Amino acid sequence: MNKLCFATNNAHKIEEVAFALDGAFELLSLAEIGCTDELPETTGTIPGNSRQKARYVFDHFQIDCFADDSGLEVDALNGEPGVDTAFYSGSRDHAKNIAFLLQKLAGITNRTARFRSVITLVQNGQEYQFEGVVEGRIATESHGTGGFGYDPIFIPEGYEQTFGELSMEVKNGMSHRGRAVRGLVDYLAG
Ligand code: ITT
Repeated sequence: MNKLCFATNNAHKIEEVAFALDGAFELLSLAEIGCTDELPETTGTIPGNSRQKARYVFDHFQIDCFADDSGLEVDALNGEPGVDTAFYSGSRDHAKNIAFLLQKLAGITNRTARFRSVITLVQNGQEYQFEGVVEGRIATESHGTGGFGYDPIFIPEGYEQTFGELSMEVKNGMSHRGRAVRGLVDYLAG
């Protein structure tokens, strides 16, 4: 079976992608390839950071790998937090990030938003990118305990529940990361 390193320090991403792959190929974690480095994310864009993380691992560990960079784009905030999604409130704390975003949207009725994921595969030194987007809206308060990050306040289009309330299977079927992973798997399947 093919093995690919998933260049991420986010355990939730690994869990979701492993579930979505359904055995299509075997995932190696950064720990398994002996990488304990903080991956650089300094380009200022989601596609750029995705490429930067994958390239870093390929260049330092000479192993085929892929990285995901993702973010939430809120229309009423001109696309914020975007590339700054992980640290929006100044920390990685999910509860603080959610509270910060809800505060920014207080009194605003246009709550449309989308999650975007860009996966970069580096295979034999060549780079390939796969993007996935899910449209939705920001709830007025948190609901559900599933998933991670902003899942308790993101309601995907066509649903009344947040990603925090929906199962991983349902989330993966429509999510930004689920879509980007399907692009990756289709590519690898030839
Ligand atoms: P790696 O860079 O190590 O992969 P990270 O958590 O730093 O992990 P990103 O830089 O891509 O990942 O940050 C994306 C942030 O966007 C993430 O930390 C969450 O806050 C949020 N996010 C991304 N996908 C999400 C999802 O499916 N559900 C909820 N929040 C998500």
